[in-house]
Amino acid sequence: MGNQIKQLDAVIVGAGFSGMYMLHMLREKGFTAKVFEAGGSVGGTWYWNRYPGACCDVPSVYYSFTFSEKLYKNWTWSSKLPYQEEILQYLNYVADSLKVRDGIQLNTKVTSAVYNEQENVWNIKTSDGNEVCAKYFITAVGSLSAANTPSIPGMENFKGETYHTGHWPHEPVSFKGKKVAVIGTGSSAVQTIPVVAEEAEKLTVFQRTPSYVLPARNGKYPPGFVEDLKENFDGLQRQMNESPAGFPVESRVLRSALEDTPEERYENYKKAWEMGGWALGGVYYDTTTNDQSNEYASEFVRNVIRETVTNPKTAEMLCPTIPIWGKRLILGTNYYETFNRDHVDLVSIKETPIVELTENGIRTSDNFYQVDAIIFATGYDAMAAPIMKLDVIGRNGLSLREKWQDGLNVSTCLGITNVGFPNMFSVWGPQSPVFANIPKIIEINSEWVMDLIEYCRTNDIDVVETTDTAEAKWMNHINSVAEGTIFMKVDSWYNGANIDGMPKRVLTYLGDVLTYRKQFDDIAENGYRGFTLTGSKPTMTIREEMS
Ligand code: NA7
Repeated sequence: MGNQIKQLDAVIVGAGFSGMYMLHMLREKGFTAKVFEAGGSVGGTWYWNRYPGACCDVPSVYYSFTFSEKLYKNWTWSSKLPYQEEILQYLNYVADSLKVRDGIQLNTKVTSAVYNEQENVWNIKTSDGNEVCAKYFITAVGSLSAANTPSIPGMENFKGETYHTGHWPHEPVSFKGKKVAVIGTGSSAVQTIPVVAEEAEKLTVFQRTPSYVLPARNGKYPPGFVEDLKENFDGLQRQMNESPAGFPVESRVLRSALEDTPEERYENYKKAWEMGGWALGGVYYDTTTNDQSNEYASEFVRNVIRETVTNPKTAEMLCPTIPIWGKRLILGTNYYETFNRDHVDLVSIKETPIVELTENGIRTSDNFYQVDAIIFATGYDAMAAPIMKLDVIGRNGLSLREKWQDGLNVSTCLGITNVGFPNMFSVWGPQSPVFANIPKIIEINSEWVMDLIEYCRTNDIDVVETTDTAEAKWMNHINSVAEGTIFMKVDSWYNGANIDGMPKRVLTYLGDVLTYRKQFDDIAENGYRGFTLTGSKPTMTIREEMS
């Protein structure tokens, strides 16, 4: 097989935002590269997440690539918050504009990637039985791509249709005249429930933890808004680069909720609620840092739920008891109103857990619900799982899964590299920012990796690997940022405890994008401090630690 194996400069896994941008840049700089994509088309997350109502919660004008003025200006979004269908169209437009399609092999999974230390190459095997080797191995697999389907006794007995929001079929799905169950009440469920309710004969929602759902108030941009942004493209880039979230959000009142009277607080929350989107989260600066402030905002939302949902028992079941913003805030449209419809029911599986699935329904501890279809809106084994699934083996035969103890002990440097895995990079990998506009993070990561690869070429460097000290420093940093925050108090995909049986741990970077970016800049400006760069010439070995 040896000499039949094709040697490339880089192999990239995944053809979403990250994979396509990496491929584009590598080719522009004269490197040979290839993308393997499991899906039947480009799009990544937006290829798979095509459940009814799937929508992004970052405004479309920012949820776009901004590295190219031409690319930006030649696309116009139709609504403030883009729906899945349009994002997928956008990513196809990106693929065509950047002319990257011929570098992407679709319907092909990477089944293993093994680092060969003698040859300094990654040997990559794919599901079509082929093997390719490359100097650089780049994962661009997204952090919310490994679907989590809970194991429920009797699942194999259920004869009806089952779906997972993260792996929605590509053929049309009709719920007309059907009794449908939705399990889960996170972002995906909140988006799909009102849409499925339009069609289903009966909809039963099985809720474990109620969510805070803020009104999305989606719609068209005001006339001239998009044109002005395009006209002032430099200003747009600056705004995004200077924003702690990678896109401008409604500014926070520089005041604590404790400084206002109850009437003032109510007025401020109400204004934000009417404005919609993320506004409520920014009314006071201390909503996530002061328990009392948090409780004021939480209670405001609970009161809206009580006013909106006519059945008082259902309303109380929908009222969250966790602190607001402990999990990612959710934007929804007609979510609470949907529970006023006669054919929509809510079941608290915290009070009456699901005991089993039978041939034709769901049995809880106190009832049986006959259903024709079950939609699992049960989220993802987030951040580390998508990379672990690739079966990556680094230096000395150590697998990433082993190093990360099956996800229990994930450790990276900057979310992008790992000791023991030379010349391997992950774009938006575990321990990257999550309070962020992800396409912006993808640009930051990809451009930095590209610069490093170019630096290696210019300086005859063959092997680039982070150091134990640099990795430990990043781990200390992300742990200290996370410690004591509200985000570590509630089980969620931010901390991995959304998966049954898994403990809370730091899987994401809970700091802001500006601090994150500064770390990258500092490393690059200091000759890639914190990395071991080994060249073919012995003098090229540089060992420095991150200060
Ligand atoms: P989420 O936000 O993780 O929500 C998953 C939902 O599924 C949530 O309500 C969970 O309840 C529920 N869930 C998970 N496991 C179970 C089991 N075993 N039994 C019952 N219910 C369960 O995933 P989404 O897909 O909605 O959104 C993920 C992100 O994608 C979102 O934050 C956006 O950034 C985009 P729980 O709350 O854990 O009690």
